[in-house]
Order: sequence, then structure tokens, then C-alpha cells
Amino acid sequence: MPLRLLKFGLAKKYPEPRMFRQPDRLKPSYDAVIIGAGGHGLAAAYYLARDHGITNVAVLEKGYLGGGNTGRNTTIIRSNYLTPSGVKFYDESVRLWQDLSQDFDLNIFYSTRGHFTLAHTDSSLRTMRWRAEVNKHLGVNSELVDPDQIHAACPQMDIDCGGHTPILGALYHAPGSIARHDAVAWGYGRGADQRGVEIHQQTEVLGIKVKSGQVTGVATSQGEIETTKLLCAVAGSTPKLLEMVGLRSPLVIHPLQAMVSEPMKPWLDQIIVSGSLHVYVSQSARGELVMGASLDPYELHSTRSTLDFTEGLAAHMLDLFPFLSHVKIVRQWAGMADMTPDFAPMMGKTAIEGFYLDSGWGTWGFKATPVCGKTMAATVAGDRNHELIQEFSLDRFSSYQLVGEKGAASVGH
Ligand code: FAD
Ligand code: PYC
Repeated sequence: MPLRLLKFGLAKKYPEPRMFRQPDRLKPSYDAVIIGAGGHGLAAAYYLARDHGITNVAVLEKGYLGGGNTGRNTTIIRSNYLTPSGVKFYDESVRLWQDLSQDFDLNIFYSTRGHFTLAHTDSSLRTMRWRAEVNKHLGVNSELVDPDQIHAACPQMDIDCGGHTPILGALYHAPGSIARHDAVAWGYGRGADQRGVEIHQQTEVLGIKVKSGQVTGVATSQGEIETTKLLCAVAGSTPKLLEMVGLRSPLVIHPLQAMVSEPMKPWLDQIIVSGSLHVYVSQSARGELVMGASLDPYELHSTRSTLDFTEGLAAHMLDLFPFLSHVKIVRQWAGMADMTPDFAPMMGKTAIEGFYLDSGWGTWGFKATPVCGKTMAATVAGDRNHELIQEFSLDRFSSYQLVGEKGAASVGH
């Protein structure tokens, strides 16, 4: 056992500096309060403090930092979306991702791998071509590639998929990346904390106070606080929070599950996604295969995981990579995906003054963490929707101005 670890274990006092402070009580009031210490809430706190000088901020978290979908996702980062508003938004996020390790002075293991979305049918090939053209038009590096190019990049893949669903081509997106998700939460949390933001874990928001259409405070499991700016960044719990302020949304919550294999020697450089087989996979820095599939097909507000999922995903993984049949699955888990009908987020100001939303992140919000933080911080600070999120507001559903991002889902949901 290393001496440092032994010293750590025997020390009466915590001998290392903590990533962030643990304030013991809430103040009576804050300039802004953020509900949810996932990546999105913490990133908003970080940019509020760093870019807007707003530091009298509390982030309230009912569990522990990063314990929601932020710490449960498969970490795929890409900007090969279908709509111009989506492509611009996620492209800005990819730009921000590239500097995060430097910004935080913390290695978030950002690793650019190249991202293949496989097409097994003519219709999916047509959608891939469409996405490639939209992407190129907006300056995003995506192109259609044929089976030989896929084989050259990933010779371990069975291009015929056992003969029953042969691969016809793919959308290739060179900037596709992965990162270590908990490090992202820690980096934003530490950066916000260093600038004066308070992070209160084990502090659940139980009620929201609204007077004459304006937010005035929140009731929490640790007492009441006053604020006139409240950002709700709670992903799978969004419907509960919306109920507290009497707002309605078309969100439905479905479990999204994932699993990892035992560590293997590095063999998979790329991120591989197959919509038809409902599979996505990459290999982490630790050598584990990180794998996911579609949403569970029913609404459920729970993070339970199932054997059904493991069996289905393993079978489809073997269609692509038959040589993995001896590899063991070591962990599985689930998150709660807040799904919108058009697969675009719900962000920005709402009908309640001072109540801001960062939600509707379904299966696609990890990659958006930096750009959400930036744009929500600007929106909260200036009380005006940032230009990159104009099309994502909650009221698009009542005016039937849906975004139509469905064709850019990673797998068929
Ligand atoms: P969260 O990280 O869920 O944070 C919300 C926090 O709010 C939680 O910590 C929760 O405890 C807290 N909270 C809830 N209610 C309250 C309350 N009343 N009071 C106080 N705190 C509260 N996206 C991608 O881009 N790429 C991927 O590869 C990808 N893979 C995924 C795989 C899985 C299995 C899952 C589940 C999701 C995946 N996603 C992916 C989606 C992505 O994880 C989420 O969209 C993103 O992490 C949302 O971040 P967040 O900060 O908004 O939410
Ligand atoms: O949005 O790229 C994505 C994704 C992959 C897996 C889940 N979401």
C-alpha cells in the first residue's frame, strides 16, 4: 500500500485539500439559486461567477454532486446534428470542451476518437447524407463513408453483421469525442467554489415561492432561502419542479440504461453507434467498453436497471463484434431521461419571472454541458434568452414551433 494512502487512512483530519468547500448552513438569501449539482447546474454556476461576476450563488443538490445523469452517461460528445439551431449549439459546445482541462487545471480526459453512425438501411443512409450536408454547410466536419472505409478504420467490426443487417455506410464525424464525466462535474464545481459559489449537497428543494408571478424563494430540506433568480437544472426530476410553480410541459421520463465490460487492452479507437441495432460503444481510458442502447420503452421515474437490457444489448454488440463473446459485463446502471417530443432541449426564461429552465436533455445533454452553462449563465445574468437558445424555449410547444431534431438521436428511441 502506498505510504500516502496509509497516511490518508490513519489521519484524524482530512489531510488533502477538498475539491470544494462543504458549507454547513444556507444563508438567508442569494442573488441566484441553482437547483441541481449536475454538470449543467455547476457549469451555469461557474460561468455566472467567472463571466458575469455573480458569486452570491447557491447550488442546491438533493443527493451528491454529479450523482444524477451527469455521472451515469456514456460521455459521447459530438455536433453532427440535423437542424441548424442544433448544429450551431452543439458545435459551440465542442469548441468549449476542447479547452476545459486547461480552464479547470484538471484533466477531464477529453479524447477525440471519431464517431461513426452506422446505416443498415437505405432510409438511414438517406438521413446520414442529409445530416452530412447540413453539417458541412455549417462548417462541421461530417461525411458519408462506405463499408470499405468503415472496415479500414475498425477492422474488428463485422460489416455484414452475421448476414442479417449488413452495414451500407455511415456518417463519420471526426470531432466525435469522449470525456470523463465525473471530472467534468468536479471541474465545474471546484471552479465555481473557488469563485465564491456555495455548493450544498443533501439539500433538496421541496417548494418554490412565487409572488405576483415572480420567484421570491425556495423551501429546502435545510430551511428556506430568498432569491429572485432561480435556475432549475434537474434533468429527470424536471416535471416535479415544474409542478411546484404550476408550469406544464410535454416532458416524459424514461429510464436510459448503460453498462461496461471488464477492462480490455485498447482495441477500439472510435465511437460506434448503430441506430438499427440500438447500440453505442466506445472504449474508455481504463479499457472498459462503455455501452448503451435505446430508452426503456415506457415512462418510469426510477433508476433501476434490468437483465432484459443487458441481454438485448449484449446480443446486438455480438452482431457487430462477434469476437467479444467471452468478455464479461461488470456493471450496469440507469438514469432518468427527460424526453421532449422533438428531441431538443427546453431552456431559458419561462412565464414565471426569475424562473429559468435548463431541461429536456433526454439522452443527449452531456455533450451540451459547457454550452448550457455559458448560455444559461448569460440568460440568468441578463434576464434575456441567449441567442443560441432562442429556439429551445418552453413556449415553442404551445405555439407548435417544434425543432425537429429527432433524426439526430444517437439510437432509435
Ligand atoms: P443531472 O446530472 O441529472 O443533474 C440534476 C441534479 O438535480 C441531480 O444530481 C439531482 O439529484 C438533482 N435534483 C433533482 N431534484 C432535485 C431537487 N428537488 N432538489 C435538489 N436537487 C435536485 N448525453 C450525451 O450527450 N452523450 C451521451 O453519451 C449520453 N449518454 C447517456 C447515457 C445514459 C445511461 C443516460 C442516463 C444519459 C445519457 N446522456 C448522454 C444524457 C446526459 O447524461 C444528460 O442529459 C445530462 O447529464 C444532464 O445533465 P444535468 O446536469 O442536466 O442533470
Ligand atoms: O447523444 O450522442 C448522444 C448519445 C449517445 C448515447 C446517448 N446519447
